[in-house]
Amino acid sequence: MPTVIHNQRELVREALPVRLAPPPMYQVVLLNDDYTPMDFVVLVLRQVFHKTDAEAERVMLQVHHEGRGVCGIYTRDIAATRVETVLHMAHADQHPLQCLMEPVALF
Ligand code: TYC
Repeated sequence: MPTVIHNQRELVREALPVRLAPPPMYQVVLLNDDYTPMDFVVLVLRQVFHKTDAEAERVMLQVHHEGRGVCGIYTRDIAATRVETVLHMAHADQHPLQCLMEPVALF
């Protein structure tokens, strides 16, 4: 429906309906290493990415076996904040766990 914009005195403009492009999306990726305990990775997936126990276990094992795994796909700021949170938690517990974000190809 066209949007009608008024100011206090008169009808000013009939705007065209606006269609915004979807925002660029980023996937947050966990990387495997030989030292971070599996339980810690599962905890991170539950706490930061709101995974169920079963899904957290699945993603953790995928990273363990395949070297990397996607934790979730988010807008840029949310992805960046989750990466920071993971790195902060890992550093605080002295684990070398690595986490990064990368752009998702738009179709
Ligand atoms: N490979 C680790 C181990 O055997 C477990 C692990 C899983 C580490 C996923 C990091 O992102 C990771 N303890």
